[in-house]
Amino acid sequence: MPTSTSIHPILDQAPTTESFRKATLRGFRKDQKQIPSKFLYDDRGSKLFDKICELEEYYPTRTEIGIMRENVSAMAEAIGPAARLVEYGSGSSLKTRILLEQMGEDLAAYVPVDISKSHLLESAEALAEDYPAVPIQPVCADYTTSFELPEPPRSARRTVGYYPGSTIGNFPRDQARAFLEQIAHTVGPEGGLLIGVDLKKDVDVMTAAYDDAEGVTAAFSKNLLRRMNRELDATFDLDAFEHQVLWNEERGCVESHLRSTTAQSVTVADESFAFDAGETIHTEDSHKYTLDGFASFAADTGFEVESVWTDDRSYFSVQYCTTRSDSA
Ligand code: AVI
Repeated sequence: MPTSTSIHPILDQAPTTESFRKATLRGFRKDQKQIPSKFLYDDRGSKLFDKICELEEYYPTRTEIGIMRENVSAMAEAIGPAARLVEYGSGSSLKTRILLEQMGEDLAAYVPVDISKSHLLESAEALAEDYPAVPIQPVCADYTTSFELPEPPRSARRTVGYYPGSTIGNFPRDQARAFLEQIAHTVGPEGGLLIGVDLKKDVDVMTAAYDDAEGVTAAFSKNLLRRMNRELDATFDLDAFEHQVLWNEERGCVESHLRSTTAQSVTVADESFAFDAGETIHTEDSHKYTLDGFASFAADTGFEVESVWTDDRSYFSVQYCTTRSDSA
């Protein structure tokens, strides 16, 4: 039986489809057409992403889970007792289970924040059943914008953000910086952040992770076209675009694009857009870091990297960062 008493009412701050329309039109009017990658995650996109995480080529999920399993007691020790854990973009909270297993009753509250209400409630219910001693306070919001946290039901010694998956890599650098600053502000002085950060490695390994042989990532990427057809009355022919991936050395990221295979014109929300043959829509960046690079990046945002855990091949890292006692 789910212990519904441990789930607090959902705090609903979900965005509207209007934001998708605005962002798409703004992105399509640029010389390099683009759409923010957060719009990849409608219901179908979220399911396809779950499939990506199981692909042979997609090393980050499996590697991060291994790091978590191996080092969770040291992570719990770093976080300390009676913390309030706020997970940004909780999804199905898979990695969180490793933390909850270890910390359980020690937590003042677990606050999953996610843009998808159905995903959020489903996973909150499943977690409440398995960890009845942990108060769960779901928040439905676009965590990249400012949102409110509910009052914790028990007094918390500190607030710790949890941001696994190297999702920080999907932000442009300036937005990643602003986002970490926002987390530093939310967790306040003597707060913490446990974050998954993908590391630079062989270019073929990095690009194959975004261009799998089965075509799941291509379907994930093309789902954006489907979503525009459905939600914005767009007229995309899905067969007239192909998924394209490249490593950008200067920017330190894998870029994903949808490439028009022919010259064509497409309508989106009553506006017409011309595509040359070979022209692309930039759909996603996945930035990769060096350990030193991330440490100095974090330092710019008010965080200091306190501990780093990696795998044998140094493919991925989980890092615990803290704010100073006098931080704003
Ligand atoms: C969620 N994020 C960290 C994934 C990544 O690795 O950039 C999204 C993804 N896109 C294609 N495959 C995975």
